[in-house]
Amino acid sequence: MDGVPAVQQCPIAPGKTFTYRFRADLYGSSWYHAHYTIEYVLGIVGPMIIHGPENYPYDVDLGPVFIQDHYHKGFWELLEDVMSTDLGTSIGAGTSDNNLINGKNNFNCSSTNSTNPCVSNAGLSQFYFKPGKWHRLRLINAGAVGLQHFSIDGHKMDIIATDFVPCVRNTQTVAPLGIGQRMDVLVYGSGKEGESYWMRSVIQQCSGAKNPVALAVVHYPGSDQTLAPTTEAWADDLPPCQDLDASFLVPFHPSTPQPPAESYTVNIAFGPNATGHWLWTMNGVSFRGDYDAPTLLMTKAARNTSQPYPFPPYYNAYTTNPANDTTQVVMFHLNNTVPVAHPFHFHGHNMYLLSQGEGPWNGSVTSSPNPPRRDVFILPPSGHLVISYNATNPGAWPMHCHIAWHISTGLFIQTVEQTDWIQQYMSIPESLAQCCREWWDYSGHNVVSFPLCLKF
Ligand SMILES: [Cu+2]
Repeated sequence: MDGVPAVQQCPIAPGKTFTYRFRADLYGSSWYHAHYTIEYVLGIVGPMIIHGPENYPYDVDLGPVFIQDHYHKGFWELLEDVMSTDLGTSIGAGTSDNNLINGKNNFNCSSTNSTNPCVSNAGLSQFYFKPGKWHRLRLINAGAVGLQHFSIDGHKMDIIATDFVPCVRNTQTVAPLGIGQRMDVLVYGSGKEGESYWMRSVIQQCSGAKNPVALAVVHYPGSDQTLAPTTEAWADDLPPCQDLDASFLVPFHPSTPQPPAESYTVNIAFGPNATGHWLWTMNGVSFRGDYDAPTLLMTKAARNTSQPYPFPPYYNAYTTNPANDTTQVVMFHLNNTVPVAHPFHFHGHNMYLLSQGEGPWNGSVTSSPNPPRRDVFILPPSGHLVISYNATNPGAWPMHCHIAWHISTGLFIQTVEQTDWIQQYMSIPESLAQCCREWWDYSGHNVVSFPLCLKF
């Protein structure tokens, strides 16, 4: 489990604590964040680095470069706008006020009518390069909506990892990052003492943004920190709102996807429901979480039945049990009927990229014996994304668009992987039952049947 309320656990009630212990069997650059409504957009979020083997040498680890679109509205204000029955208000909620690199960028507070605290020209993040040295930067798009193009004036970047997957080193001038995506890059200190350069991240046109350009400064020793750099941006000829071409995302450790034992097609659509709220649907169903009855715990509570739990349709649960097949591989074909890009994230797995592009899928998959693997791929506007994965991680795992407003409005399914194993072998700590009891106390919901069987 990785802490998603309604899927693997009850939410942590106000004033209570919950401790996560996990085996760090993947390594690289990532981030932690709340998965409860839109809390991460309002600040329950941070970088997380897991150190591991290094495939390419470098001299200086500059740590996370945390990139976030930023909103001056408050929690309820944003959420009410997102959930508005007025389509313009709902879409407009996704227009960010600012764009941040490691939490900073200058801003003119008079340009917002928000009454929340605001300090104009609060300053820029500063990075310090050494001439002749290689620097590792860990780019993380932890924003709400904005798909970003990151670059450093005058410096190329060698990509060495995408999400948790080390890749074969390749050189780029611009790094595209959808929400949730990470890239580790090595940058050579080609500047001279006394120089400074702009670092930039630009929100792309598929995402609404009042101030799309985030700036930070790269200094070399002896630079005058009172002067702004005078450097120019690289020409950006990458298509907006798409992943880097697959030819640049070759995993360092090769792995060939086996044919799938199970395949699912999921159609994505957008429209008003009976109350006039604009919701995303996946195969006609808009996800709604039941915080009182998390999927994993309900599956476990039904142990000894050897049957999937009969979840109601709004759980959007796909039971995948390929354990007895020739391969333990599951394939998902996401078909986007709407001209909006979605960075799709799958918890608990690295996905193989089989096909990705605009328009409907023609049924063919990559012939590459080592296709890109990562845990977020961008589903193109009115396009398709076909992925597969080794279903060897028993649990309940969300597969969702990582745009915060789209999650809130239902663009979310979950897989229940290896029901039998969960029911027979998975040990669930008492702390999860305690967390639910605290949540039920807080929420005041009278859950009658579930607590009786919630003894793992
Ligand atoms: Cu989306």
